[in-house]
Amino acid sequence: MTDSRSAGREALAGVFDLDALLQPDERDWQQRARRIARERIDPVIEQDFENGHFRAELIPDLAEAGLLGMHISGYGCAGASAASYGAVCLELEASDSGWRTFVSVQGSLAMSAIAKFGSEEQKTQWLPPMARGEVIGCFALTEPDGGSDPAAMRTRAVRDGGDWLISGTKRWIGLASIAGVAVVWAQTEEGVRGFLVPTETAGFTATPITGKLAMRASIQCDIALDTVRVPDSARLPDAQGLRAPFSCLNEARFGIVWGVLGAARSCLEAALDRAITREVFGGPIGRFQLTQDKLADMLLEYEKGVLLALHLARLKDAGTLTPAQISVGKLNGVREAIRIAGTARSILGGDGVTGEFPVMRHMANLEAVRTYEGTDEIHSLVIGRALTGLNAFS
Ligand code: TGC
Repeated sequence: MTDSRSAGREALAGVFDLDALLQPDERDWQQRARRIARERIDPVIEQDFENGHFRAELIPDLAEAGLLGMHISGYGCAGASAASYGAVCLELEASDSGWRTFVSVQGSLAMSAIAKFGSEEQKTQWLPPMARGEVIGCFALTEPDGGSDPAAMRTRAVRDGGDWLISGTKRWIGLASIAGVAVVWAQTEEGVRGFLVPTETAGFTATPITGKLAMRASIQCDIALDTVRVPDSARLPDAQGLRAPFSCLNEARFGIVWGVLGAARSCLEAALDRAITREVFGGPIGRFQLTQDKLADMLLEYEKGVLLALHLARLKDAGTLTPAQISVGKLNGVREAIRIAGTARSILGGDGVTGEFPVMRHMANLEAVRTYEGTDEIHSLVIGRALTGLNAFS
């Protein structure tokens, strides 16, 4: 809720102010996203989460602000810095992980795949309408038999004359039921390849997954591909092998490093607000040492996370960011955001489990974020491999 954090918001900004660390253009992007988050998403998000509703009518707001594919250069995209994109992710996820996920799936996954691996024709056809939010994209990599090991994918594409026939199933694919184009990854005789599949193609079906207790204000789907026929011109010509989808995952994981800090900030602000305003035993609970210890610990991890995210952004812009460094950011960020949410809930007492505060919603969402785009375990092992040179995956 918008008003449950105002005193906390002010108090936090007085102690640690990320805004001051950003360049003027980065702050401009941040403010744009913050405005949308606070004016358009915050007032409706509790209701949407409760109703399991993705409010698609907000997409034009995000598109008009230039947030879709903002880090891509050309084709209607702004070519913004990594910290700009990160700050946008943070502000959106301060409202809800579902909205940061929307921007991630559209920009970091679907649009990035086209920008990195597409032909000139594919980029010209798809990127401008995707930046305008007129076409939504999805990124179909994960399969029902296990998301952590894309090398084991069963979806196949076989040549049929000048066409390809794609068959298989995908799961947990964000936005697929509202997408106009799906980036589908499939095994071929030549290795893993990516295809741009218009979702109205015969044999393509996307079904929203129901019964989710997290990410309720966003859409994740099962996809069935039943002998879907696409021409060879739908293949991403420069995508060869798993390196291609993994390099898109790098983009999305980078956004998560920042985004989860928004959820953490939101929880910290709510707890801080409560600590200042709630009176128990004759005074505000924030005067008790145990509460202050909790708040200090939360601030510590939030601030460390932001500084790490900013460091990774500077490395990304310098072109030296490695997958293992992204894993450090994702593993640390999600883990600490979940801890911060739990601690915030304890400061809020019983009221903390209600929708009066954003904390339980963030906590539930973060459990999903902990698993997608590489679980904690996968990221630990990526870091372990970088440290030891030994591969725990095979
Ligand atoms: P491995 O042998 O390590 O690598 C195969 C090839 O890929 C390259 N590579 C990378 N390239 C760029 N960035 C990375 N992060 C890369 N990681 C690996 C690698 O150099 C190699 O290239 P080449 O040219 O030598 O062939 O592959 P592996 O099979 O041993 O996998 C290792 C592992 C476990 C790290 C990888 O499988 C992994 O990251 N697993 C987690 C996958 C994951 O995050 N899945 C969730 C995706 S989320 C989703 O699909 C839904 S989209 C979100 C939504 O719609 O909401």
